[in-house]
This record gives sequence, C-alpha cells and structure tokens, in this order.
Amino acid sequence: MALLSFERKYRVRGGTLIGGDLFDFWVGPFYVGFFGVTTIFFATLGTALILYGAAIGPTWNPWLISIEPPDLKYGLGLAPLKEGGLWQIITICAIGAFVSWALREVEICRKLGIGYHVPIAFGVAIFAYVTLVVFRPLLLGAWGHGFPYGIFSHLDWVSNVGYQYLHFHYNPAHMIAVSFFFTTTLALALHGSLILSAANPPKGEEIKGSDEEDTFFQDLIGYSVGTLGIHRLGLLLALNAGFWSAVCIIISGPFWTRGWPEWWSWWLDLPVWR
Ligand code: 07D
Ligand code: 07D
Ligand code: U10
Repeated sequence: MALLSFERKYRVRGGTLIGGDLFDFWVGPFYVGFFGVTTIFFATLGTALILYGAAIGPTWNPWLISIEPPDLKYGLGLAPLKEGGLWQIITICAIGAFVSWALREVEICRKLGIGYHVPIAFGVAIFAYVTLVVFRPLLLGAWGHGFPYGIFSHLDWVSNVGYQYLHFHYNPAHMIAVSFFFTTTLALALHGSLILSAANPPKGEEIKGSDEEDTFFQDLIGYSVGTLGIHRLGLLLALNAGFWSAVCIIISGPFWTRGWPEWWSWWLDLPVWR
C-alpha cells in the first residue's frame, strides 16, 4: 500500500493508553497523544533548566557547560537549587521525558497492531540511565554519585569512577557488556552488508533473495541463522549490551568496593592450583 493511502487508513482514533480521544491527533508527521504532551513538557522544562544552569554557571562553551549533581554531604535529601537541586529536577525531567517517549511508542504500536519490541528495547536504555542516576546513588546513599550533565564533564565522571576501581576493564560484567557491544556491531555489519549484496545489485542485474542470503552463510560457516533470526539475534545482542552495562556499574560500589583486579583472586585461590 502506498505510504499516503496507508496513512489515511491508519490515522484513525484508538489505541491510546490514557486521555481517550483528547490528544489523539497528529501535528505534521508527529503523533501527539497524552505522552507526546508530557514528552514536550518534560523535555522543554529540562532543557530550560539546563539553559538556566548554564546562565548562572561559568561558561557558555557548549562542550564545558555542566550541571553538577549535589555534594555527597546532602546524601539522599533535596539540595539547594544552585548546589545540585537543578540536577535533581533535571533528572526528574529526563526520566519523565524518556518514559513518556517510551509510552508514546507503545501507543503508536497499539494503533498499528504491531508488537512492543521497540519500546521494550528503549526501556533497556532507560534502565541503564536510571541505574546510573537513581538506583546506584540510592544504594550508595547520596545523589552525588550520579553523573554530571555536560558533554566533557560526564566523560570525566566515567574516567574517575573507572579509576576508583583501579582498572575497570577487570570488571567481569563490563567485559560481558563490552563483548556484547562489539558483537552487536559485528552482527549489524554482517547483516547490512549481506542485505545490500543481495538486494541492491548493479543496474541491469536481478535482485537476489533470502535463498542466496541463507546459502552465503551456509557455504561460509555451515549455518544460516535465517532472515527473521538475524533480527532476533541483533535485538538480543543489543539489549544484552545495555543490560550488562547496567549490571557492571550497579555492582561497582554497592557490591564491590575494592579494585576490580582484586576480584579475580578467586581464580588464583582455586584449590586446583594448590
Ligand atoms: C547516535 C542517537 C543520537 C543521540 C545523540 C546524543 C545530548 C546531550 C546535553 C550538554 C549514540 C544527544 C546528546 C542530548 C547534550 C547537554 C546537557 C546515540 C545516537 C547524538 N551520554 N558518553 C556521548 C549521553 C553516559 C560516554 C555523545 C546521554 C554515561 C563516552 C553524547 C547520556 C556513560 C562517550 C552523549 C549519556 C557515558 C560518550 C555521543 C544519558 C556510560 C563518548 C552519544 C542520558 C554510558 C561520546 C563527548 C552517542 C562523546 C559520548 C550523550 C550517558 C560515556 C554527548 C544523552 C554516563 C565514553 N555521550 N555516557 O552517539 O563524544 O550515542 O562524548 O545517559 O566518547 Mg555519554
Ligand atoms: C546510559 C544512555 C541512555 C540513554 C537514554 C536516551 C536523549 C534525547 C535527543 C537526539 C548505556 C537519552 C536521550 C538525551 C536526545 C535527541 C533529539 C546507555 C545509556 C535513556 N568501556 N565504563 C560502559 C567500554 C573503560 C566505565 C558501558 C569500552 C575504562 C564506567 C560500556 C572500553 C574506564 C562506566 C562501556 C571501556 C571505564 C562504563 C557504556 C574500552 C574508564 C559506566 C555503555 C574499549 C577509565 C558505563 C551503565 C552504556 C555503564 C560504562 C564500554 C573502557 C569506566 C559497556 C568499549 C577502563 C565508570 N563502558 N570504561 O552503558 O556501564 O550504555 O553504564 O576501553 O558507568 Mg567502560
Ligand atoms: C529502522 C528500521 C527500518 C526503517 C527505518 C528505521 C530502525 C525496517 C523502514 C529508523 C532508522 C532511521 C530513520 C535511521 C536514522 C536514525 C538514527 C541514527 C537514530 C538516531 C536518531 C536521531 C538522532 C534523530 C532524533 C530525532 C528525534 C528524536 C525527533 C525530535 C522531535 C521532537 C522532539 C518532536 C517530538 C514530538 C512529540 C513529542 C509529539 C508532540 C509534537 C508536537 C506537539 C509538535 C511540536 C511541538 C510543539 C509545537 C511544542 C513546542 C515545543 C518546543 C518549542 C520544544 C521542544 C523540545 C525539544 C527538546 C525538541 O529498522 O527498516 O525503515 O526507518
């Protein structure tokens, strides 16, 4: 069905989770819905507060603007606006905007009658973010353990927290997460290149299909995961990358306080070596 006639058929009422027909309309290409309104609300307020934070801060250099979390002395309490309170409200806005965005995805899935795979996948990214700025600070007893909102300052946070555990590469969950990230790019490179090789032939040549795609990998490695299977695998790899990232940071501090290299002494202590 041509895209325009499909839109006419699909752009009808229904499928909303909340608000009934009230916000059940489109503005230009964008579906609005109740959660479109809450997305715009949280994103606009959060962005305005970042701009306010920049205005009262020392620089307008976009790389250096940074909204810092509160000092550790404020623990899990509210901090004064200019001493981390802004960070706390911006964090609420960020979570509000991300969750609204995910729920807006859910409403669009319901309208289309498709599965909830995309919002579930985005949910894993939100989970990783919330682990960094809510779950881990809660377990450590201070909002000050969250990361600062600035382009370079958040890199400093990652480096500092990494070195706090001497050698973050020795964190076993970090190893698993990194391997999943690498495998995800490998899988996408294989998939993207395979599809283009079959479906986008030079002018005048015939388009090839899934038989050729399957056969390529059967000839090469003796097995093809299949045309649907590669998408399942890609999603599984990518979600695991985000999930194990959340695991690697939640265990750093709340469950392991020493250097990560030391964790491996269980291996040296195995009775088999003695
Ligand atoms: C390509 C989709 C588009 C999204 C983009 C990001 C903003 C931020 C706001 C200044 C793949 C939009 C950026 C809205 C501007 C302010 C206040 C997604 C694509 C283009 N990081 N990080 C970046 C975020 C964390 C780390 C770049 C966000 C953790 C490292 C960008 C979050 C840790 C490096 C950025 C977040 C961490 C980066 C490119 C949230 C561990 C880089 C991102 C909400 C996860 C790279 C200067 C990208 C860089 C980079 C955004 C969290 C580590 C600014 C929004 C705390 C090591 N991060 N990041 O392409 O060049 O994502 O940094 O959790 O090297 Mg980061
Ligand atoms: C958190 C982003 C969520 C984003 C959301 C959406 C907007 C809207 C709008 C564009 C999780 C935001 C949307 C803002 C934008 C528009 C219009 C994603 C999140 C909800 N590390 N490390 C990781 C590697 C080292 C350290 C993860 C590699 C060093 C710490 C990943 C290397 C030390 C932490 C990873 C390496 C160190 C991490 C990040 C190599 C520093 C974390 C991915 C090759 C000295 C973080 C949950 C991620 C983590 C993390 C990879 C090196 C420290 C597995 C490949 C040795 C402290 N590292 N790392 O989590 O797990 O994405 O966070 O050396 O906290 Mg590491
Ligand atoms: C995939 C695929 C496939 C395809 C595909 C794709 C995966 C099967 C069929 C998709 C893939 C691509 C297109 C490839 C490129 C994608 C990436 C590299 C991923 C990263 C993407 C980006 C960087 C783009 C990000 C852009 C975004 C998020 C859009 C920004 C838009 C908004 C903020 C508006 C959102 C709309 C809402 C919330 C609904 C409500 C809207 C309105 C009311 C209208 C506008 C609002 C107002 C007038 C109010 C005023 C608001 C203001 C002034 C402030 C707004 C605040 C902000 C912070 C923006 O597998 O094959 O092919 O295509």
